[in-house]
Amino acid sequence: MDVKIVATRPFDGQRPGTSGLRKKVKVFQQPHYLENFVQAIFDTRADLAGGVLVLGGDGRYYNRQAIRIILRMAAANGVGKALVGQGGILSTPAASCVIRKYETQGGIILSASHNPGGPDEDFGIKFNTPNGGPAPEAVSEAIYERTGKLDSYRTLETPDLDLDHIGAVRLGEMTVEIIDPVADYADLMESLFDFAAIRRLFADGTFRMRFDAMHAVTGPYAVELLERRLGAPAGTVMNGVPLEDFGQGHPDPNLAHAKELVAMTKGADGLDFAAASDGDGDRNMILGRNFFVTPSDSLAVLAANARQAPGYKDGIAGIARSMPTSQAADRVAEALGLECFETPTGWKFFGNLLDAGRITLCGEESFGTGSDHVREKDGLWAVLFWINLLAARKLSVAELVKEHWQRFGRNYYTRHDYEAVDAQAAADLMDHLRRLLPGLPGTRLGDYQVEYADDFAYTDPIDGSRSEGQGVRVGFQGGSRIVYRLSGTGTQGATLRVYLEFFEADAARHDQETQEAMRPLILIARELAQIETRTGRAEPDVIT
Ligand code: G16
Repeated sequence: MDVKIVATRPFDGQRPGTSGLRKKVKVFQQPHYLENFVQAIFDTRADLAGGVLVLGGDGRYYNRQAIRIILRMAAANGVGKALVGQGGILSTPAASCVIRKYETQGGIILSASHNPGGPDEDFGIKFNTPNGGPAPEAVSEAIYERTGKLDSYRTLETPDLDLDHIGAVRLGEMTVEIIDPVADYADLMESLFDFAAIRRLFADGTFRMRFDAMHAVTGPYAVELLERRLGAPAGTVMNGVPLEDFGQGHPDPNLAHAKELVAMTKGADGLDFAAASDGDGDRNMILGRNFFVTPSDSLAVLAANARQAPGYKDGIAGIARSMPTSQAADRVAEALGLECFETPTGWKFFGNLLDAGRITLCGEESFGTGSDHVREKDGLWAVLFWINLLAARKLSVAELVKEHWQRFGRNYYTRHDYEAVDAQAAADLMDHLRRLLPGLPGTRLGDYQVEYADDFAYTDPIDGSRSEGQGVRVGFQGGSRIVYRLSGTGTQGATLRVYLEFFEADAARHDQETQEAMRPLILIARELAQIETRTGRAEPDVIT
């Protein structure tokens, strides 16, 4: 095997964000750009030499080329074996499943998640550790530091590998095993949920649902699980063929981007259940007839009803949510006597708690829900969990959530995003808020009395690592909150996220329209941060 040493020099800005390195495709296509980041992974993860690496992505534009580049580099860096999803495909949760199941030394996942795909759109790469989870900050930081010092990388000169046929081939001295990307994951799902009950629900013929794969990675997974293993009618999965540009759509399962699906749930004849997942299959959106379940409520409802699913029949250990996620799950944890953790945004912060057995379920407002079955959030898992609940409880989605609110109270919740804002203006706005913090507690803003105001910091209870500057929180008496953060996943300017929440115990007031009910808090949030003056934006670009 002739290893080729290619001279290179560092690129600026290869520090991973909330979830790996995400940039425009054109940035990744610059000579040596992807290679540098990959070499930095091999240089900092010594056990990959002679070990097993999992490799796959969401199938977006540049996925195949990147897989081939990484395979050559893996072989040149002495990796023993690469497990690669057929066609270069692995959803993020499926990659996590495979990394864990075969006790590998980690995986490289290629995805920019819900960001659009295509030659002028986004691409991404992230490294997951042997527990199957996204690299913790210390690992990402070590990789980033290494990117700043590289002067060469290792590769091979070989013809392109066939990625489409299952089986093992050699690449230099490395074995490349092309695996079925769906089977291991589908088996895991079958071990967690009551497939017999779900099959009966579909066989009954009255339950009408659609799953929107948004032309992203979950199409083949959803067809296998819903239509083949569970007997849902053909056509239950819509937009099920993964496309490199996601059919020019925005594969982000929310009310703004899954319009076609949302419309199918409207009216007296609307679907009973509808769900969607994102580019790489880790996010989910849950809908009932004329009903949207917020991701924060979804986590709380799953936690309260977890015992209905065979995989969680003995109950759950504890719950964690990211800081901006509503406090609905906290109320469930309190009622069930469970530990509850508030972590910074980013799935990587759940890893230690899951590994230590302190939590079983976790979730984020950004349409992410998951459990200890893998170490990533998991879109189809959430969908199956919901269908399992509907089959077991024999209630509609709306009935199930309203029953939940009646028991625990309702945390009204919304997120307002201001996208592609001037980066300096956004940074200044956050500085302005930080300056206000010390003076806020005890003051009144409209009808709300400020109880606390801080810049969120987190000390991991397992390894003691500290993460600061994770978002500005303004908490009011009675549990209402405003949270401000800058997104760590965008590729253009800055995205300001404003998260708003208020708690309503009285069931007679649980049917208000969210934006209307939250209007006073929304106005306070805009004024406090001087959003319009500082960003020039009178209204958010996306409301979820
Ligand atoms: C990633 C992270 C999530 C995070 C989300 C939004 O999700 O894995 O933990 O909540 O980004 O992050 P931000 O608010 O910084 O944009 P995904 O689905 O994009 O990988």
